[in-house]
Amino acid sequence: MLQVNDYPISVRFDPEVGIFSPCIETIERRVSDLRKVFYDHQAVQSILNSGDRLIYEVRTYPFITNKSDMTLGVTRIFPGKVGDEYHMTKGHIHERDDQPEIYYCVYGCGYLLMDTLNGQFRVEPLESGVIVHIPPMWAHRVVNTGNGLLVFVACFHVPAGHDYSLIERQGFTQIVVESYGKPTLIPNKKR
Ligand code: S6P
Ligand code: ZN
Repeated sequence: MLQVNDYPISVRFDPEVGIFSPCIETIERRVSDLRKVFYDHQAVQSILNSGDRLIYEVRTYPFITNKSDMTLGVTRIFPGKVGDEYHMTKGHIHERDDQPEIYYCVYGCGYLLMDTLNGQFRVEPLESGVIVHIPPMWAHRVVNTGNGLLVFVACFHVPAGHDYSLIERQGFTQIVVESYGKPTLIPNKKR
């Protein structure tokens, strides 16, 4: 049960590591959690045969008052690839159709992929200082194409809800792979 607190609260963010504290919950997502999400299932299997490495972590703090429910989330995506596809978040769409979100990229480089249910697709390049508003009903995923951590801060409401099923089934319109040594967006064959 989330604690209600009507008083101001602050947390301290350490930009060196991309971690704030105190935090209420930390979620880790490993290759096994994204086994259906990366397109190259053989590459997934060969990684799993030698260990289940961490792809990203999310730290959250839901600030619950008697009248509001804003959550702070910080995601750290580790660098790397599964096959030729870069490390990325699972991706989701909010369950409620009136729930937007704001992302602030603290450092790293990559892409924010966004899809609607009726086939619109947008890509926003991410680097230190970029802030993106994700409107309601745009599915979202962040891809880390750099050699270091990609860290971003998110703000969203608790009741937004997270639906992963659609993205797990069909992915986004495009995927991001390394081609000739460079991050490249290509059509997703599942679509
Ligand atoms: C929540 C927000 C982020 C993501 C996080 C991990 O609405 O978009 O905090 O939860 O970046 O991504 P995912 O797709 O595994 O939830
Ligand atoms: Zn979200």
